[in-house]
Amino acid sequence: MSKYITTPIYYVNGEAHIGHAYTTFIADTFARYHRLKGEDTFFLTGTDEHGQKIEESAQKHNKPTQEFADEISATFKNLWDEFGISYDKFIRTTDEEHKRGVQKAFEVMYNKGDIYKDFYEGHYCVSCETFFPETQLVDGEFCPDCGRTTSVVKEESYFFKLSNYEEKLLQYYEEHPEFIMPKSRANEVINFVKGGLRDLSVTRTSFTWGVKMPESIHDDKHVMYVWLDALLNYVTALGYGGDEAKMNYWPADVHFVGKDILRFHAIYWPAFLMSLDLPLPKHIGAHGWWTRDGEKMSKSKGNVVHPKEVADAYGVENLRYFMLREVPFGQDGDFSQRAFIDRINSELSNDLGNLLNRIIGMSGKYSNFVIDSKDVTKYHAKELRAMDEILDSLDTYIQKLQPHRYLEELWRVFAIGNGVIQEYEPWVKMKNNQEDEALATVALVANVLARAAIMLHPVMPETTKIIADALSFEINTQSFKKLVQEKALLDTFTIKKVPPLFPRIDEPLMEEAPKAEPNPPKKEEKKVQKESTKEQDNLIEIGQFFETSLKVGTVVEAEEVPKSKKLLKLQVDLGEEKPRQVVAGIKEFYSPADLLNTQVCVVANLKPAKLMGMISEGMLLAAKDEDGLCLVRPEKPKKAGTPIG
Ligand code: ME8
Repeated sequence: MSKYITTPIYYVNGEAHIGHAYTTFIADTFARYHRLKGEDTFFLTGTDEHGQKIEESAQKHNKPTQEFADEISATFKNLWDEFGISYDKFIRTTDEEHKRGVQKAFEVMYNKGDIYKDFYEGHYCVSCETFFPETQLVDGEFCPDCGRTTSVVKEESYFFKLSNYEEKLLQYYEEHPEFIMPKSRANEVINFVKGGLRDLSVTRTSFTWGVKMPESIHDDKHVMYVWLDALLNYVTALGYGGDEAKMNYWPADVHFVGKDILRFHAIYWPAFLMSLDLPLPKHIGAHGWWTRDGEKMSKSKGNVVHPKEVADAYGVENLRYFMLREVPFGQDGDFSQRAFIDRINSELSNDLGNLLNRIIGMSGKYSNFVIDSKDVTKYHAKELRAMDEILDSLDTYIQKLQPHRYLEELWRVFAIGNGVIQEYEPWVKMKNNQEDEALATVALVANVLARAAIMLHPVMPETTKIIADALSFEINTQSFKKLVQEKALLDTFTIKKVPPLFPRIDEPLMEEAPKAEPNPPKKEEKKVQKESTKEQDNLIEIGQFFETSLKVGTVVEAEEVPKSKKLLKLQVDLGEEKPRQVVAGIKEFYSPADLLNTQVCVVANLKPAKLMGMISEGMLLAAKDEDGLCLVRPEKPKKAGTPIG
């Protein structure tokens, strides 16, 4: 049986950060797990190099775009090589075979009638490389995904008939409830599709850094939309449109992606594949978002976690273990050195590292380092059974894409190892002339460690090699079959002394991140932050609440903003020298007459923002649900400027 595992291909507009490393570690772990089981596995990663964002980044760096892409792509590849990532192919979307494959796919979809030419007018977010209809913009201007300013673009474009696939997609989700994992993420995708799919613009004319159109279409003005180009990497890497020898790996078993790009993978990609008459991937595994010390990471805050820096300080395998164990797959996670150090000291050093030290120590004292499993079954059948039951269950956590549960369960095996030493006290047995029993316990623990090391190998490949070496065996498919599946015991061997695997860490090994600013988040960051942290995980102090100044205001003037569907321009008296101008996106729900001489609640200490060229010096409190929006107003009239809180 073959397996195909992928990471997203990363944009070459900046260096790798901890989020990229996370996806890559997970995919690498799964690929290694399947190889360990003897499954023919193909693991793909690479870089996404086209599109306006990359073109602009290269310009900012004063470099030809290809040269810039080459440099950044190499930093990703070098980092993964340094980290021992076991990819089978590192694809670049500027590879000739990839570009040919994309052109071929475009041609197939076009000839099928799924692509047609028209005009597009819309709001484009360069950062997300996505168009948004005006109704989806935040405050008529900002990207609903990343919060950045969008720009209005009108251009001729080819469109993919996404709307044709609405029903087919919904049917597919229903028939394949495991397609989107974790399942909790499926609903947001299903609701999005149920909300109606618009045809997707799949070419651009406003810049040139993209895959050219197929020659058969004769339309050189256009280049391909970067997401069409990028998603197709999963099949062009196997030779789609060229030498298709590796297409036997298709369909992919899992595309690992961050939740930010789930929609592209769970809606657009399956629709493209349906159009190409190719089978759909078995699972899209969407993981959550990492923050640092509870804060969203950003270059401007200077708190981005650089994986190389962490790996240099703490070791790359410790980082792999921490990231996979710390966060339930699919949920948001937080990187803090404290949590990291705690896991290294308690789980890696105490539970695992000590177990090896104790076997070395005891076997050295009792049997000149020789370990013999001959009496293990006689004295420890119960413990063997308990261990094997856990080991047999681990595969289900891989099937369910739950690496954190996999590790949690595996640690119960180490607990068995540590528990028997406590319970059977071999040192007492040695004194009481029960040498056979004492040595059987030591040998049991060696077997526990050996089997657990095999199962830990996909997460910590190098560390587990050291353990296996100390126990005189090699971790590979044969030993997995023999020791884990067939439950054979280790042959008699002489244990090797090795230095402690996980020295305890007392102090953080890297500089702490700069402290968070006390100011409320900027508008640009607001949306993302709201999505990425659950309320109960993000409780604030009362003082933080009072950093927001809320006041009662009286609307003294109100008018419509010409050409805007959403905005009203108000002058609001907050008891200050002169009224404040507030531009509010409430036109669909209130007319100027509804507001004049009424009272509203205003956030009074927001940094002024510009909306359609007009300054807005405050924000109105409002509540919105499916039935629409209503303003929050004082129950009785209050003097303008009265504080709320
Ligand atoms: O989106 N926490 O590339 P990208 C967790 N080229 N994961 C994070 C993260 C964070 N804070 N930040 C980034 C693209 N990621 C496209 C993909 S695929 C056909 C094209 C991870 O460089 C996460 O996996 O912006 C996210 O999906 C990926 O990096 C996006 O990387």
